[in-house]
Amino acid sequence: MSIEYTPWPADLAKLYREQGYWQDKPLTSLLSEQLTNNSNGIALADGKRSISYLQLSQYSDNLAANLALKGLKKYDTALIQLPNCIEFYISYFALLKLGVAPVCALFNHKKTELQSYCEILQPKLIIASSMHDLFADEQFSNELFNRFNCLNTLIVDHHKGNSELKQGYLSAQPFEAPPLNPEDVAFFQLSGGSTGTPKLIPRTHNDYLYSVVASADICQLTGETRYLCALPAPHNFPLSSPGALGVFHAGGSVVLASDPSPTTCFALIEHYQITHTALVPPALQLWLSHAPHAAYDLSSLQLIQVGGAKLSMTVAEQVKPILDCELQQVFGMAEGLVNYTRHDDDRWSVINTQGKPISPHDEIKIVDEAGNEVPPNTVGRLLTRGPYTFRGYYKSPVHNADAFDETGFYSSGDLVKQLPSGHLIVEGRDKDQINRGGEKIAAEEVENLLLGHNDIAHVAIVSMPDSTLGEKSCAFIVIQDAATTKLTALILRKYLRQLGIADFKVPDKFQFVAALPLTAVGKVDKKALRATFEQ
Ligand code: AMP
Ligand code: DBH
Repeated sequence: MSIEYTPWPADLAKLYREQGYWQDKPLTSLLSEQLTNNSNGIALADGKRSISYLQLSQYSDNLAANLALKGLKKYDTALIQLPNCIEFYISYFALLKLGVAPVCALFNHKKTELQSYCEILQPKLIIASSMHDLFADEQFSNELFNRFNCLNTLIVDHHKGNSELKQGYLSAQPFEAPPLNPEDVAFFQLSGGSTGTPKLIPRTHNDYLYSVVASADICQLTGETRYLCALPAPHNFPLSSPGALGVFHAGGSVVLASDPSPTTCFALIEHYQITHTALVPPALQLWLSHAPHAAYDLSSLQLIQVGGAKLSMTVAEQVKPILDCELQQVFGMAEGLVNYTRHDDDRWSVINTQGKPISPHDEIKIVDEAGNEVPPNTVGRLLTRGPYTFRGYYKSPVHNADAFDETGFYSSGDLVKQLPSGHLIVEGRDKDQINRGGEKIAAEEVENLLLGHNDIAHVAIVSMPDSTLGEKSCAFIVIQDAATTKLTALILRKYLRQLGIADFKVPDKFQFVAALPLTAVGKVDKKALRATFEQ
């Protein structure tokens, strides 16, 4: 049985094919197409090693064949959690070739996140790294293996040369590729979320390939492109906008950085003569402050893309003078819609807007509180549908009923305005989420965990302004029996860490209050809580 997802209606699917957006090719074709003329080109380098397109193709074939021998088959699912390393792409392509749909967790995800993904997907395979605390010994991987009746767990040991994963991709094995249906789910993308439990986004071969190929065109990638992947590799931005997949499509090279700090990245830029990269705003700010006295030559840089969170105009203005390269703003979402400022945009638009959609058939509606469309230059809620915007979270009918309108438009929770030129400006948010420098926190997810603490009666988590990250998170806590109980930020941080959630989700600040403010209808008034941070 194929993996379920909400399909596009037949009339739109027909239109997307007629327009040539959906090519009815598997996502893996962007790799196989490089084998004709570019098999010796360098596909990937990570500072120590590099591999050619031929190697990437053969290694992923070998791994796919070896996993098939273990019993993995088309329409199974898998969990991958790897740092930025060559093995991430080998594993990703191996699974796609097999027709196994992975979810690729971020490396900073911990027990809570990984367990949720496993519960949703019931994966047959776990690929992880011993560099991660949870996989330093076998306890957690065995737990998952037994609980989900997995067929295999492959833990990469980056220190020892020899791991089961490495054997799996190095030992040649004839691979009989199963036929792939481009309408099928290729893999699951992660949503930043705004609900109590994480949501997975099914992405099909057709829709994702289109977003990648069109993005590579917009960003003018070529065989000469050397792209530094400094953000977490599975994130939608460095994977597909145009990201590593876009670079593979163009036949360029992807260089992997372990993190986006100037210390790590500047040496790689000089060494590999990096031309393109993608950053979140706080990383860009660090680059801008370090570049003027950096000991490295950064002059190969042609384009820095910035997205994930709103870039301030004053920071945007510094890119050209300090780094002597172009800036591109990118406003995207793992659910689909991606906007770019364009090469030939005037400077004002590049500095002040978050770009315009990839596709002429990305439909944008901006509506007021009553759901009526607003005129240009007016702020409203963003709704969208199109050839690469999903139609439903995986197995989430209740949430989907809220997230989509009756005509299939997805409500992203962003407050935006559209200029007559089509460019969007992100003005704010209408979703229960904190955007901590590009890392998204679903308030309800962390609130639920805190409510599990016996001494907490009520909790509300909201954003507070931060000069570096844009936003940080603050938890307002009402103690159950304040007269006799002592709770501190330290105790609650420790509590959350013991449960095992990504560090960035642990509130930056805890504020103990007697009661939470309520709105007229009795809901927690988060606006009032956020207002306490305004001067
Ligand atoms: P996710 O759902 O985790 O993929 O996160 C997507 C969200 O990130 C969007 O809906 C926006 O709220 C936010 N976002 C992404 N890029 C930008 C940007 N350039 N400016 C402002 N917000 C952004
Ligand atoms: O924040 C995002 O999710 C994002 C930002 C830029 C994204 O998914 C993308 C580009 O594709």
